Amino acid sequence: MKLYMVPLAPNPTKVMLYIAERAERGLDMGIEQIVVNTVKGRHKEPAHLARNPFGTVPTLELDDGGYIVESLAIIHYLEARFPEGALLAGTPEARARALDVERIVDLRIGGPMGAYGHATRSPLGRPPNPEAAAAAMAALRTPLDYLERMLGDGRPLLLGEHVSIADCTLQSSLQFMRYVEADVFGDRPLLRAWDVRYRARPAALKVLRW
Ligand SMILES: N[C@@H](CCC(=O)N[C@@H](CS)C(=O)NCC(=O)O)C(=O)O
Repeated sequence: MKLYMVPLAPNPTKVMLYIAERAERGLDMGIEQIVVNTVKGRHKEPAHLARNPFGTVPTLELDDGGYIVESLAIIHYLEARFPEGALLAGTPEARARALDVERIVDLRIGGPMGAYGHATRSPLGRPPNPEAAAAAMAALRTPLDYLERMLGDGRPLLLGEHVSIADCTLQSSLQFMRYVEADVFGDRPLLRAWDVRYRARPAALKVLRW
C-alpha cells in the first residue's frame, strides 16, 4: 500500500499518527508514505487527480490498485484489515463513544482550526482573512470546552487510558495551529496538559514536525 500525504496537513497527519500508534503496538503495515507537495500544487496535477479526483491528501493506494480518499475511511480500512490491536475496540458503547469524540474533534475543531490557519498564515498561499479567522476562533470555544470537561475526570487521553483515533485527529490539527503560531487553549489547563502528554508519545515524536 502507498499513502500519499504531506507532513503539515492535518488530515494526512491524522492517518500518519494512527499508523505510528499501531506501529508502537508492534504492527508494521508496510505502507510506503509518498509526499505530494501541496505547496507546489502537485495535488491538483493529473498524476494525483488520477488517484483522487478531489485533489486532496491523504489518499491510500490499495494493493488491488484502488484508492481510498477520506482520512477516517482509510483508518477504518486499516482497523478492519489489521484487527489485532485495533484502536477502536471494546463494547459497542465504547466504540460508539470513541467515534463520537473523533467526529466532534474532526468536524467541530479540525474544521475551524483549518479555516483559522488558512485565514492567517496559509501554507497554500491563501490571502489573510481576519473576519474568517475571528469566526473560526469563536467556533472553537464550545467544542474545546467540551473536551476540557471530559478531561476533568483525570483521564490521561481523550477516551481514557488508551490512545484513540480522536487523540490522533486532535493533535493533527494542533500541529497546524503551532505552525501558524496560534495558542488555542486559552484557560483550559487540562487540554494544555493533554497536548504536552500526547506530544511526548513515541508515535507523536516520530510524526510531528511542528
Ligand atoms: N475529508 C477529507 C479532507 C481532505 C482534505 O481536505 N485534505 C487537505 C489537507 S488537510 C487537502 O488536501 N487540501 C488541499 C485542497 O483541498 O486543495 C479527509 O478527511 O481526508
